[in-house]
Formats: sequence, structure tokens, C-alpha cells
Amino acid sequence: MSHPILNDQLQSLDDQGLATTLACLADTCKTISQQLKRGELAGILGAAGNENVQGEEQKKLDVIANDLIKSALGACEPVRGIASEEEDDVVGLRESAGLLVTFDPLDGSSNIDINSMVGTIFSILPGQSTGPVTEAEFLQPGRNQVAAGYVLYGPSTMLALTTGNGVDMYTLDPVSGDFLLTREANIPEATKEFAINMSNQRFWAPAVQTYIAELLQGAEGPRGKNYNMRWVAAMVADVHRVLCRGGVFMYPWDQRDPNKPGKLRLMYEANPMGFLVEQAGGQCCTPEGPILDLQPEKIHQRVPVILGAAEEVSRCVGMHS
Ligand code: FDP
Repeated sequence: MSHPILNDQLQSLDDQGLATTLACLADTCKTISQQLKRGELAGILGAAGNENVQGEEQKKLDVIANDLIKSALGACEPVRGIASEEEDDVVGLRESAGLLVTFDPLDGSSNIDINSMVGTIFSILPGQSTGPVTEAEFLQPGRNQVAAGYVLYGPSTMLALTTGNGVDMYTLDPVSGDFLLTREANIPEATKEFAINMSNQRFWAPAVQTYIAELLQGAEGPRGKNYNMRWVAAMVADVHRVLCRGGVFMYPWDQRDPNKPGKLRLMYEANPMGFLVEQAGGQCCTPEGPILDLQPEKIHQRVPVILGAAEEVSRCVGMHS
């Protein structure tokens, strides 16, 4: 069976600047994938010895992946500016260009040192000006995204991509070095699988406590069916599972730190995943409504996230009101 090649698929996009940018991101992720495969042999595991702007310890691979993407997009003509989890501020590249890229260079970095799944998440927004690049220009609702996706570095390396017309999933062929189209994502409305970090249970809002308690009661409880739990602890891998076979994934609000209304970052985690999940037939919300309708306030903003099977997301969100 022959599988379409990513670069051929990109040629059919109306916006060739977008196609060039997506090809650049995909190529850079191939390099990251190669580095990850060498792992300990390449001396790239462990801490980098610094913290990012959010006070999180950076791993060497966070820094390596960030530098690779930053430098590749720096040479990519259609890109006006970038924002990254690992950069304190937005970075202006060229005022004449039309696209803004936000990215999490290596999501799930606590998995790096145990040779478990990690990924690169990206979101592409239209530029809003022809003057100097500012943070304000990036602060557009996720609905404005022109493309979003991630590359998952797992047993095989996979790219999930949306340009607003469904979600295509490509597998990196180690022989040809091409991303080949292997499936489309589709999230069934109902599920029997959930993903949440249960160790935070005592900090959640009452609505989430009740929602999860009902799932745990299984067939004897109000939901009348048994649920299974899965938790990779890398959003990119947990969302990949939801896109492949359904389920619900949550990183809800918790009461520990009033300055952190959630763990996940809006601009380069929740928004791109929200675009993918909606395009695959699911929902992605905060307790107030769809993530993609949120007006961002700052580039490293955090939000609570409930995403996946429509039946579960709407039930959980509804329990908040
Ligand atoms: P990580 O900090 O390891 O990069 O983006 C944050 C994230 O990973 C998510 O990918 C993941 O779902 C979550 O944090 C895991 O954090 P906890 O172990 O604190 O639950």
C-alpha cells in the first residue's frame, strides 16, 4: 500500500508560505527525533542547569530542541516571529513575513530521562502587522490558528497535523526519511477511558472531584459502565492516544497556586491541541467554554484543560455550572 508523502500533501495548500513553514517544522523534528534515538549515547540527557521563565528546570534536550527549532524558523522566510516555552519573550524574525509560530519544543520533558514518550507541539497564527513583532500580536484566540500539530517521539515518530480540514497523521519512515500519511484522527463521542493525574485529586474543584468520582464508581455508579485509566504524563502522548482511539484527558484547575489557573500553557499546548481535537470531532474546554474562544492575556498563560470525547467534556464542563 502506498502512503502519500507529507511534502506532496503540503504542495496542495493554498498558502505556500504555510506549506514552507510546516515543511521546515517537520524537517527540524526529524533532527530532534534522531538526537532522541541516540539518547544517553549522545550525552544529551539530564538537566541543563538552568530554569525557564516559568521557574521549571530545563533539561538539556529542552534547550537543544528549542535551539534547533528557533534556528530553523529563523531561516524560514514566511515566519515573522516565534514564541516558545523555553524563551522568556517572543522573538521577532522578519517584519515583512506573515506567520507567527508558537511551540513547546519538548513536551513531557520529565519523560526524557526514562526513555519514554515526548513530543514537539506547534501552533501557527497569522501575523497582525507589518511593523515590529510584539507580544500583543501573538495574543489571538486559538480560533485564528491556520495550522497546528505535534510530532510524537515514540516507538515510531509521528506527526499529527491540521490546517482546518480534519487531522492527518503521518509516520516517519526511517528508510526514506519521509513523513508518510498513515491515518486520520477521529474521536468517538463516547468513551470508557480517562486520563488525569490522580495524585492531585485533593486540590481539584468540587465539580471535577464529583465527575471523576462518578467514573470511578464504574458500572455500579451513575455512568453505568466501567472506565479504564491511562496516564503517560506527557500531554502530547496522552492527547495522541485520545486522537487515535478516543478518551478524555484533563489537566484541571487546582487550588494550590492562585497564579496558576491550570498547569498547561494556552498558546503552545492547549490551543494547538484544542484545534486538533475539535478537527477530530472532539471538544476542548475550560470550565467556562471552548479553549479556542479564549482571549489570551500573556504568552506563557496557563489554563485548565478538559479535552476529548464530546459526551465526557460536556458533562464535566456542565457540572461546573
Ligand atoms: P512536562 O512538565 O513534563 O513537560 O507541559 C507540562 C507537562 O509535562 C504535560 O505534558 C504533562 O501532562 C504534565 O506536565 C505532567 O505534569 P505532572 O507530572 O505534574 O502531572
